[in-house]
Amino acid sequence: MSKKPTAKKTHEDAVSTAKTDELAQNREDGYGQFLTTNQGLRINDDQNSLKAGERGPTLLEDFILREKITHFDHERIPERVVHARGVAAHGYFEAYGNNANLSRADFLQAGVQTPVFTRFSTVAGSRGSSDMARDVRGFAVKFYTQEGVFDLVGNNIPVFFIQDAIKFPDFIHAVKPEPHNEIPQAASAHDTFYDFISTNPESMHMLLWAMSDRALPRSLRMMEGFGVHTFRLINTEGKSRFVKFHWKPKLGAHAVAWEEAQQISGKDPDFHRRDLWNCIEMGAYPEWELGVQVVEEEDERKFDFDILDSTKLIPEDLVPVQMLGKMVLNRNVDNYFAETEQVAFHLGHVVPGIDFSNDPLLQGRLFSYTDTQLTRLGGPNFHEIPINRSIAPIHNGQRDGHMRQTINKGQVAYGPNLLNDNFPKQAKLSEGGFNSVHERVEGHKIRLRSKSFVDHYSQAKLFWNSQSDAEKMHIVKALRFDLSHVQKEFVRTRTLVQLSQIDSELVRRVAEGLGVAVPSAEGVQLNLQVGADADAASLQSKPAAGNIGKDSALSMAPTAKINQGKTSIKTRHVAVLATDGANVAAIGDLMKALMDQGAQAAIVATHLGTIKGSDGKELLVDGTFHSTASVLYDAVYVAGGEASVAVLKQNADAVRFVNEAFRHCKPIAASGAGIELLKAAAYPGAEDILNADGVVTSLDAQVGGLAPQFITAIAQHRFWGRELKAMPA
Ligand code: HDD
Repeated sequence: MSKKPTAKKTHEDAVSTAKTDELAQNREDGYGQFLTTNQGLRINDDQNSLKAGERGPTLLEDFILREKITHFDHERIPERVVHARGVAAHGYFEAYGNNANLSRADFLQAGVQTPVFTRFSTVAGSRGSSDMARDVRGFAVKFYTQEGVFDLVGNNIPVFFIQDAIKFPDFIHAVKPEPHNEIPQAASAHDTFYDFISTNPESMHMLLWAMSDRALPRSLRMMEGFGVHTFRLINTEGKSRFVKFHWKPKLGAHAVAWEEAQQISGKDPDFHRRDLWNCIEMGAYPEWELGVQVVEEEDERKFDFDILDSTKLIPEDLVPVQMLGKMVLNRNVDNYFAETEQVAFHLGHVVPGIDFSNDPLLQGRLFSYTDTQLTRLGGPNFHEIPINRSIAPIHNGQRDGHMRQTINKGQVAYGPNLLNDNFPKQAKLSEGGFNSVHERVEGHKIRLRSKSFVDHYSQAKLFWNSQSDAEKMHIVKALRFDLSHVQKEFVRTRTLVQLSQIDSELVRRVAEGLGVAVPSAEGVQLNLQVGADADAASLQSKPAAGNIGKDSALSMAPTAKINQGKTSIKTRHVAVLATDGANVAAIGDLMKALMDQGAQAAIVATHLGTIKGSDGKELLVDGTFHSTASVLYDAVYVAGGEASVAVLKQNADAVRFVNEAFRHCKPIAASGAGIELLKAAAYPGAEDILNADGVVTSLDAQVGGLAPQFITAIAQHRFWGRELKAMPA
């Protein structure tokens, strides 16, 4: 058989982990092979079914046709009930030193490298929806440790909408498309969502996060991750401590503008998955540090919120995050369905040294994740699917079920037994056995929310207070957008009443955009949705106090803590606008300067092929004003060259390209005649484009002095202050 032409060196060659090697036995590559049936029979004709005569009916005998069509008929499985749209990649986690004191988990010990598979997702949209929906992002990491699989199934937002898992189906039914007409797709801007939100004040904290820039990440590589619940870490001495898990992205945390997100959904619904895929293919591997906030058991009740309540976070200014190790994603999947779609996460996949808290949301999740796989993946053997297989050996008495792969030998499938010398045997703690934390628990069976869960507004206010002016404006605009799509006035009004409990400025600004006065909270019940016989009055949440202060970890403004010291422009996309007659030499210099810093530059012109420079030199064009758009780039450079700029100024798409980049607060550079295109792109009410923050120009057609300034501007990501001046909310 012939050999594959230039076998592409994949990252798989460079990156081998225990899991990658283990997956190899399931890989298939038909290159150079004969076409066969699923039974290995070589097929002679796959283009024509077996018929009775040239023009006659197809024969039932045609087992080749039947096998092919039958498999096709059954190749879809149910999408995830939530987090249906996702993308994943392989990589590794490497622990730093000094974690032994916190946890006995092997994968957290100094220098240990553990293969991981990480899936990012949106929550509400279906599998074919857009990456850029305003939504929470799932951040689920499967660690294939030597002691079994550990799954950290978190989000990019540290709190949740509800406190008790029993409300999850209600919440999801409210946020998903409405059941009568299945509208809207992947959006919170509709009546049922706000009907739920406004009658469940515990949702108000997360509502603000979901309306903030956190819900519009520029890249999955540029967002934080959170385990959300309080977990426990337990060390070899059996000492247990409460922890909150955090993922901190090496590239900082950045967002796009809401208008931009909506446009990206049309121009490239795969924006995030493409970005992740391409960066891994290029070798620009995304990295996060894993950290924990640690709370000693004796300090469990020292906060003015309950650490078992998932609608609350522990401010990092109170308890800083200590780093345990780093995760690098360095290999794309070979097959989306086999890996990304079939991966099954579960909070209950833990290893010795990690345990749960009594958070009622966490406790309910412990049931849901295995249960859902039974429908989604078709039975109880989903742990045998290659992507889910543990690299630690599996021995137990579980047998049979749909699609069982393991061939369990022997007569015995129970324990204790004498026939097999009592194997497989239970492992002592010293032999790596898992043992639930020895927590003393006693109480009455009771269906009631703890009073310690009742304050719903203080942390919402803390979040609001901690945002920069631009971020506050984004929240206000997002709420105006969403509530403008709500049809029922009383749902809007009730939501405003809820917002009024958080902050008077917030509600005033939102109400202003809706063209209504701030409604009075008088007479409106703001309490939890309590059980029928519960004492509602005792569960009434109070409006947030005035002096809650701020937490430095909650903002993701360019100057915020999460972005401090992150000056790299690696993997940023820069559009270079030019056409025939451009100053090609200057373009070359600028592109080199950007690429030396790890950014990517693409020439966008009026036509594909090449552009001819003023000096006769040619440059290959990457995209046209029709095929691409400014929303797909982080920054724009308008090249000099009289003839080129004269054409671009007359081209509405080129003008709009710069206009949008400016509106979306992106860094913009122009040299020589290129400055004229900037002037043409100014919009009514905007500040002087040439003197705006993040706009760098040089009258000189050469780019020598311009490049370093432009690079500094790109590192800042966005200049949101422009919006505050031009389009205040
Ligand atoms: Fe969940 C999927 C994260 C609450 C029930 N959840 C799912 C995924 C993530 C989260 C990232 C996608 C995993 C993947 O990529 O396959 N979920 C969270 C977080 C929560 C949360 C951070 C709150 C802190 N979830 C939650 C509750 C329940 C569920 C309270 C049910 C009681 N979640 C599910 C599920 C899913 C799921 C139905 C759908 C697909 C799956 O599990 O495998 O079981």
